[in-house]
Amino acid sequence: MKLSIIVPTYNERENLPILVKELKNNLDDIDFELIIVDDNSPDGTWKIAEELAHDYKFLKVIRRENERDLATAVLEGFKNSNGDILVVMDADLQHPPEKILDMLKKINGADIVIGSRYIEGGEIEDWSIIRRIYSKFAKILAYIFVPKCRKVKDPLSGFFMLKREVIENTNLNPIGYKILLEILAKGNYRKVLEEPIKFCNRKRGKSSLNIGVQSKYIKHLLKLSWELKEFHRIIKFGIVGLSGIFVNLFVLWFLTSFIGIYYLYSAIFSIEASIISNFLLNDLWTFRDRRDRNWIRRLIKFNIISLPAFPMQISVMGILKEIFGVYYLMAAFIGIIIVFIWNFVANTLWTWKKIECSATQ
Ligand SMILES: Nc1nc2c(ncn2[C@@H]2O[C@H](COP(=O)(O)OP(=O)(O)OP(=O)(O)O)[C@@H](O)[C@H]2O)c(=O)[nH]1
Ligand SMILES: [Mg+2]
Repeated sequence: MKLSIIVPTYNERENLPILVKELKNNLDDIDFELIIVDDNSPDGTWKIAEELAHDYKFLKVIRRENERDLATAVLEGFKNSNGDILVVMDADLQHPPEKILDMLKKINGADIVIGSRYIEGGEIEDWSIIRRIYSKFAKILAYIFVPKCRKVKDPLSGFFMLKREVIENTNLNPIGYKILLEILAKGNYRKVLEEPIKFCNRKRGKSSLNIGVQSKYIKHLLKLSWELKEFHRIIKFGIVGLSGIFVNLFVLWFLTSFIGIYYLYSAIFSIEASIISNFLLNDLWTFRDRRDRNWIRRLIKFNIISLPAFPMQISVMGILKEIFGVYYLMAAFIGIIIVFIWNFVANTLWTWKKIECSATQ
């Protein structure tokens, strides 16, 4: 079995020679090729790579002159590779090359093996608290927009191995940094395993992370969720929410004007009626494919999530109007949006969390 290691590079002239040497030392007994995909780095990484290729026959260099994107660079590497097993890793030595051997052992029993920072034994050397929070938040966004990746603890890792079949006949079309997310969303696979890694600090060269990368990530997530029809679910959830307002008003009117109950008591029933009707519609329509066996538990969860909606809406409105002087209707509108986000996120991650694919260990 042949291994193709794909390494995207941008301004990594200092790191590349060390990486190539380390790979050679670690993978001496293995049939492998190393494919460097460089986006015409201003520091001349491609030139260093081409020089190295004279000495190391396993090295292949692709220099792209008109593109600048990590994920498509990796796709280019896939296209030009001929191994049965593909590995993707960074050039900056943050991904320990020796781990490739452990991952190789695991790939026998899986389709994808991820070098994971977030399972037991995995660690991140020295990230600031801000970077840690940012990374966790990015992961939660991935779980919301691409539910298929939820069973994986590190779906945003840049270090992973897969069998070539996983990406054959797929329509991979990523933007930005997170090529693994695209593969988890669209690849043909049954089993994913994770191998703990220590994500070291970058010792040489400069990080390419910046605001542009973050906005590309959001674009990528939205695009994936649209393609996977996950975005449609958000729209359905919104339509159901609107229908709940009418149920609420109708029951309130019926109990108060028709039966003659004091309006504040009626409101308790009308709110619960709208919660139940929202639950039923979401269960039968929005999240039909994500139901577990226990509908009572789902109903209870839905109720628990709905409870804070009122105080949340009132406090957001109050803060916006009293402290920031926002016009009260605008404040109410923002409050509704925030409550909507809360409801959708909590329900997709908790009430209807059941995902069937991609077993992991
Ligand atoms: N071909 C190509 N490679 C890129 C591009 N941006 C980054 N890379 C490479 O992709 C890998 C990951 O990029 P990094 O900048 O290290 O990103 P990171 O590891 O999330 O950030 P740090 O922890 O700050 O290093 C490195 O090997 C980079 O050289 C790009 O636009 N094109
Ligand atoms: Mg890096």
